[in-house]
Amino acid sequence: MAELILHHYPESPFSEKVRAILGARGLAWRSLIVPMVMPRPATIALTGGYRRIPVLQVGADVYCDTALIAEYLDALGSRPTLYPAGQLLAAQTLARWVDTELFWAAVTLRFLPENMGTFFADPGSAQAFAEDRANFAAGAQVRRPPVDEALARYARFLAEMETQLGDGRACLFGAEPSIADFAVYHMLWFIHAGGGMADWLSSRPLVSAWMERMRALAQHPGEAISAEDALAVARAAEPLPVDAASDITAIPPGTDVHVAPVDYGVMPSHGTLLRCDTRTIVIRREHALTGPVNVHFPRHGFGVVRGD
Ligand SMILES: N[C@@H](CCC(=O)N[C@@H](CS)C(=O)NCC(=O)O)C(=O)O
Repeated sequence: MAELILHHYPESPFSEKVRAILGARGLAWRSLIVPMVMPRPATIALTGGYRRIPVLQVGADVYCDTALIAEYLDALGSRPTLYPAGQLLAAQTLARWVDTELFWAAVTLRFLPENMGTFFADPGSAQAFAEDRANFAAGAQVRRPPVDEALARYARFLAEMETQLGDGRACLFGAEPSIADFAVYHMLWFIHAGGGMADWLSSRPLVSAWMERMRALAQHPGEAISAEDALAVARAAEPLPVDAASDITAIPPGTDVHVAPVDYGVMPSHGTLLRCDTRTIVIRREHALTGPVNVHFPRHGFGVVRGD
């Protein structure tokens, strides 16, 4: 198998979810640090337009969105599955809620002046970030809650989590971490990275201890790779074969399509549809910098439309 190349940046919470899963599963990985703001020419050449971070590149296959990246990594490495059959609905539903509803509360909390810490190195980077995220927000269909609502949502969540851990379990749904643990971990990591809300954790001993166990799993740095080398890896590889199929009658395999998130960061990727089923959407695209690549998206949370 080709090396795992994560396109990410240190401050990105969704990247922290994947870094933690890579660590927990003992997987070697290569780290391609992208800037916190656009442009990201190598990553965009690979995805064809999708700009959210992180992205996992494996040879000439590119996996977008941590929901799909986590499924991909679940098949690799050493620990039990992240998707235990007996808790599947609970774990997946919690992970999806955390990645959306709790995430937007977390954004409100992380950018409170007293919780910002050193997120921005200087006023210039704050300005560049604001301009970039204004572009990123174009066409978004999400609601970022005001502070009082975000605080209440988070307080209630932590109280319920403290209760759930009260029977001595190590992880949210048993002895081993599931996808829900990694989703909750990266959200708490993000909220508490600035240090301004430390007492929210210290007053919840079971959540604090769980957080330390999860943080320990995440300490597994990747080996740096440059954007040029990552592109060379794509050019030297062949995309993996895909069984052509589509569950949308009007959009059969071979159709020119756009694929985009349905909620925010809706910049589409353009390519030829290879597969669309209840789990994934896969397109084939080509760029002078990458050669032919297959770009994979989860079906949940993404839309596919004809490109012509
Ligand atoms: N559902 C997506 C969310 C990804 C996401 O929102 N990523 C943030 C960074 S943590 C992002 O892309 N922000 C804009 C940017 O970095 O350009 C996933 O699970 O990967």
